[in-house]
Amino acid sequence: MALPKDFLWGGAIAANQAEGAYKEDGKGLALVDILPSGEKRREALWNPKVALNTTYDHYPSHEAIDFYHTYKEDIKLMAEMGFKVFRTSISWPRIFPNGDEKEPNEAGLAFYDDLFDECQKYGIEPLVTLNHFDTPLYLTTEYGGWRNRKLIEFYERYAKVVLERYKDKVKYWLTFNEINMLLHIPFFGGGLVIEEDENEDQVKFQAAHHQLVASSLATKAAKEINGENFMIGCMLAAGEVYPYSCHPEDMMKAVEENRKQYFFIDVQSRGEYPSYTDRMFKELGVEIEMEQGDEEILKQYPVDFISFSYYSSRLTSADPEMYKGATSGNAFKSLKNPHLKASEWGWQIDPLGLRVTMNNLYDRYQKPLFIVENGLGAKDELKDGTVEDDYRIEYMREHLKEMIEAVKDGVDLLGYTSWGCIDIVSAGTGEMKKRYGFIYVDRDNHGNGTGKRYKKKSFDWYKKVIETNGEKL
Ligand code: P53
Repeated sequence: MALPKDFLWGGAIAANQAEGAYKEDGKGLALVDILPSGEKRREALWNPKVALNTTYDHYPSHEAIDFYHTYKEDIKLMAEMGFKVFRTSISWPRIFPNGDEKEPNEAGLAFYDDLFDECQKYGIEPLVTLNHFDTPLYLTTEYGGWRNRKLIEFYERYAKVVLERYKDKVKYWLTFNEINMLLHIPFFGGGLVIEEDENEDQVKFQAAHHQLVASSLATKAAKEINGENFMIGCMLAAGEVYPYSCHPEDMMKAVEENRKQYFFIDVQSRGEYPSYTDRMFKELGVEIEMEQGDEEILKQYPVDFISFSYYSSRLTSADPEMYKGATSGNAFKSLKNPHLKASEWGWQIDPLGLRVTMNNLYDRYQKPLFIVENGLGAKDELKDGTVEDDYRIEYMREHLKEMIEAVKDGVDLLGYTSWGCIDIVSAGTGEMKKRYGFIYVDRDNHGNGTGKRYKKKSFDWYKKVIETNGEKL
């Protein structure tokens, strides 16, 4: 058997894409709560000033799939598939509605008590992200988001409260979802609104420094509260960057592009800024402002494990001509790889790239890995109470095969949680019709539908995969 007996099989969602109930029980607004869906979302994500000044007719996060009220029946379905782990996030503005309060909101805390109890009932281990694209909106409008050092203190307070509160219910924690997303969608990652006359890289890397310190302070708090009983992880939007050709200049470009992603994890895992940052920052015109003690905190409190999302590999070239008109469709600037097919949303599909990525991450850090997102966003058709999603089964089968190969290569892997195990709102487009789940949710892009849950064909398939610990794919 390739995988260890206690391998953590499961699925993942995030509070802001599932819970809805956006104002219930004292919750404050999260930054995603002002984002629309479809084409307008694209504009709003890259130019958040527009979103801050526009009233839209539909906000997908406000109701999402109403998980806030349906979590019991949803967790039950996950238990039926045999989940050992369930990844979700705590909504920061449920606990601190504006983000800068001194005292937490008890009603918000009580909700997660109930949610984690429900998991425990079925022996499902929660894997909890502290911050998944939903920093309190007030921290952006009032403080400028993560560019402001004050956010470290607010985040630390929030982290301490939840770590203490759920110490007997949650073992696995992730400090920031896709921390490198800060460089690609700075509003999501850092609540940042960048002015035209600013050096964008300066703002982003300064915000990154604040998050890295905050991540270490959360790890420190975790160790003080619950010692080795907690496992704290970082989280990378991963996907190896390939060189377009064997031209040495393409290869060097790929090294540099990879470092821009690894940078965050290099700090979180090794506890210090890597040697290449001096030159990288100089070339970008970036100067990081640090306070005394920052470097010690980073050094003393690295993460215990490395978690990551994997949807695709990426492709780069040193030749600017190559970029004219031929990029692929997600947040990462990538050339189209002629050897790969793509999803309906233009995300390239590269199962072997998962093995490549896992091997490189493990070689680099020598810490256990955890795949916390992977899956296919596709249009599903509900027919006779189910969805024949063979395309999704195919996607997952190919990725799981390569995951197992990587484990045979010697990679230490804690578990696998597929993304959007139940259909939720898409982060990038705000659509409901971009579905990832084993469980279909009857809701459309406009928020219409019964909200009823249906098992897709992949539901039984995944159940078998878990039952056989990946032997039967
Ligand atoms: P959606 C872009 C590229 C890679 C990962 O994305 C990304 C994004 C953001 O769109 O985000 C992660 O829903 C993220 C999840 C998100 C998932 O990928 O746009 O952690 O919140 O839902 C899939 O298809």
